[in-house]
Amino acid sequence: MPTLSDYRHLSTGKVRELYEVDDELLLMVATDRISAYDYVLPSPIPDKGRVLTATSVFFFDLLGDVVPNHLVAYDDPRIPDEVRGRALLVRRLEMLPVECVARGYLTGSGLTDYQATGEVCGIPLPGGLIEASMLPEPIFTPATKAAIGEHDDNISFERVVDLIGRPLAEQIRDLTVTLYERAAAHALTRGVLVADTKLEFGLLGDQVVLGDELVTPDSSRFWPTFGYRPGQVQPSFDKQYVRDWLTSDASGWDRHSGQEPPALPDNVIGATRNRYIEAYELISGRRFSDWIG
Ligand code: Q0Q
Repeated sequence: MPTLSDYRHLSTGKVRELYEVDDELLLMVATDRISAYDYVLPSPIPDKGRVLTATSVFFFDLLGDVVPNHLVAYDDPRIPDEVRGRALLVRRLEMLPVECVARGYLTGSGLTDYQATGEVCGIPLPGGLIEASMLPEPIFTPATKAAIGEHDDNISFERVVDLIGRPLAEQIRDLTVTLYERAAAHALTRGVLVADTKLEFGLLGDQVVLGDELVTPDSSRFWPTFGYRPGQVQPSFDKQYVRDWLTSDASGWDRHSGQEPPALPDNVIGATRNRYIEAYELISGRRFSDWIG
């Protein structure tokens, strides 16, 4: 059984690590790190990496009929014991330089762009939309990856065409919207509203393959369906306890101060762990206690 140190470390994300297994295979590792307000918090959330990995595996299976994906294995002797259950063995792809975002609801940078221009990524929207408005239909709102610590930049579809050519741009646009619609429709029946999601595609030869994680609370906005009401910032299904504590007097932290956030109290850590598990069990219909690792 190999250990992680047998694999070349390729990349560190906010909450993930990427390793090289061989010429064709990578190991995508999810950590227990959590980010909020653009900071990686000093307090890990136990089992977060495993829950989010199990969530990706569920959606790769649910949506496997839409497009091929890069998942090779999640329980395999090439996956070191120390990361078993929170690591995916994936096919190495030639990643496309586009963050493929689909939005069914208007919030975040999409709302900001709409309020400034009436459009998102060059897509004109009807007047009168407000925070968390459901869109008439899901829209493709691509972005280019920003440097670590920066926000992705929303770009137009025509910019995507400039980057990768029209046929490929049209293909990943249509796949992004279809994958979002299928995932959101499923989750809605389980009490979780997926407001938007970010996907990444790559090429294996001339075949488009879905990469990255898939419809996790880190790549998507999960809102409780119960209590959904446009006109206010919706509570995050998974991160609301963290956000509420960090912005309360109890934390002693000012998110605009430029200071690193403080450690989370055990009760907030425990409640947040429970919310990640609850979201997974609701959406997948599986018990997290049955997941590996
Ligand atoms: C690839 N990433 C993400 C990342 C830091 C993950 C490159 N199948 C692939 C994948 C995937 N997924 C990648 N490259 C080639 N083939 C994924 C953004 C970054 C840690 C984990 N970067």
